[in-house]
Amino acid sequence: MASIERTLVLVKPDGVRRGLVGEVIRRIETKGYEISELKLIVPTRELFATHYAEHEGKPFFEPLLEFMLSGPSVAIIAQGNRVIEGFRKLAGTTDPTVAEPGTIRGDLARDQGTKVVQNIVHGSDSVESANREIAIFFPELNSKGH
Ligand code: D4T
Repeated sequence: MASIERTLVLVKPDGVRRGLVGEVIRRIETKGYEISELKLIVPTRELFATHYAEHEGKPFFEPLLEFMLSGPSVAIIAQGNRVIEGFRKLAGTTDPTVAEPGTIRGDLARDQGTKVVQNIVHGSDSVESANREIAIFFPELNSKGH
């Protein structure tokens, strides 16, 4: 059954610094998903504390915020049938050491021994998360994404 979804993808500061924005976009587009919005995000603590609110209090929360504040990210809305699950498959698992070769993290990231894992991309993990995150990074869009 058709289930056209939107997902929020972030190319995190490590991906932007390493010049991997184009590579991430290429993988989204060659998989067949459509990019409907894209912008550079100049980070603020408030923005990423809201985005990562579920991790507040965890040992990696402060290092995570520090990392996300270390440079710009690129926010993308990708659209397509079952894109939420599809993009998470393209990204690979959180830990880049064990992420499958062929995935963004498996091919392009490694554990550098830092306090927080630097794994190039973020992708929403559910329809509810996607709606919440799209509203955070694209507040100018209405609930239908226009
Ligand atoms: P994001 O949310 O960035 O797409 O990553 P994941 O969905 O794959 O993972 P997450 O939300 O659980 O973690 C957010 C962010 O924190 C880093 N992290 C995570 C870390 O440094 N140590 C940890 O133990 C975990 C769970 C990596 C991604």
